[in-house]
Amino acid sequence: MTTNIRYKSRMMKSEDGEDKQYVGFATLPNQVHRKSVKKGFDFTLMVAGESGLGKSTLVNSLFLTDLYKDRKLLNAEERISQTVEIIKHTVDIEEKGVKLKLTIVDTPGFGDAVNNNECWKPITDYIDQQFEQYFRDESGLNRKNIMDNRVHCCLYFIPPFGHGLRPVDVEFMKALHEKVNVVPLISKADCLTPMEIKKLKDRVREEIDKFGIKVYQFPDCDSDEDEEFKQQDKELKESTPFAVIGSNTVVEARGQRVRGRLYPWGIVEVENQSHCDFVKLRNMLIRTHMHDLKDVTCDVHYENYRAQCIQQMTSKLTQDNRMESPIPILPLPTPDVETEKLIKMKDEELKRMQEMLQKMQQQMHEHDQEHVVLLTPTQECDCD
Ligand SMILES: Nc1nc2c(ncn2[C@@H]2O[C@H](COP(=O)(O)OP(=O)(O)OP(=O)(O)O)[C@@H](O)[C@H]2O)c(=O)[nH]1
Ligand SMILES: [Mg+2]
Repeated sequence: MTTNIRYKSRMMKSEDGEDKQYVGFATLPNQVHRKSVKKGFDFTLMVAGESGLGKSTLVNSLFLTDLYKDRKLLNAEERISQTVEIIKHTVDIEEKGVKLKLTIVDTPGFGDAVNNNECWKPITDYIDQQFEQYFRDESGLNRKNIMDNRVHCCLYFIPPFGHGLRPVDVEFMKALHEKVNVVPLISKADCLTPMEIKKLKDRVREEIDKFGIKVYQFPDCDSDEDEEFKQQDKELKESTPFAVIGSNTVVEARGQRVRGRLYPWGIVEVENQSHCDFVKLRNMLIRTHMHDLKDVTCDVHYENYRAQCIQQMTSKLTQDNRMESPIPILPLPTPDVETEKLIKMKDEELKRMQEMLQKMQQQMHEHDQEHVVLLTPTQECDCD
């Protein structure tokens, strides 16, 4: 094999006799790029957390207005109403010829009920259902055009009012962290001063570690990346959990129309990096980490689900078929004695039925012949 490659490489000698060691696989990234662009991309983002923390407002601010510049902006009267069921919005976006099918899963917030026990259940069920659907499609006959509705990222909203995570936040994130990439956010950051934000962020980070919550980890930066990229990556990691502000209204600030919130003492701008981490979050989701979020979903979360499913199926089969023998069911090289006996019996039965059928056909044929012989003289008589 090695000799072969060396031989091919030598074949690519340039005119001045220099060995170029070039066979053409350097174009592979281009091929992958072309194919991916043609196929298009998809991404599913979910929002979860207590009611009224601005989930619907933020997803609207994050994508819909930016991606649809011509869209009519909502005015104050047309404000977003409370979300009461899981709602899926899908938008097809195209930018410089690259197509993206973006799905936003907006979930109703918890907190209205007196008992918030298992308030994450509808959300974990939804995530599992998408995995199940994908697992079925993948195991089916037509695996070419599978719709991937798996949730790639879940933004979890933490209230700005407390001193850190509440028990319900811990429980909620723990219920999700093995199933989806959880990105915690401090919501309504305009309610806090910069010092308060810093304090709350430190506290939340500490508690995430303390309670063993596995939130989405940004991958390490490659050492050969340029300095600017490394700096951006560092800032991004230090900004977590992102403190965000959402708004559906456009206000006038410094002679420009910007998305923000107007207060008696001033304007809070959603996209101003010194006011909140909204831009950092959007860049992370769209520009820098979308692919990694999808990879982790596929390689870690979905693989976990798939392994569990297969394990359950195998143990159920073992229970059903081999109560007495605990040997795991694996594809057996030869059918067992019982099955062989059954197949033999069925074969013989089939043979007998075929013979019977043949006999019946023969009898019918003979009967027809007799009938024709009997009929012929009469017909001749009629003709006369
Ligand atoms: N101060 C402030 N208010 C906000 C912010 N984002 C949203 N709001 C307001 O908070 C209220 C609730 O916002 P929603 O987006 O409906 O909240 P939600 O989390 O979707 O609520 P549910 O659908 O009940 O789960 C609205 O009046 C918003 O205008 C924010 O960043 N800061
Ligand atoms: Mg809502």
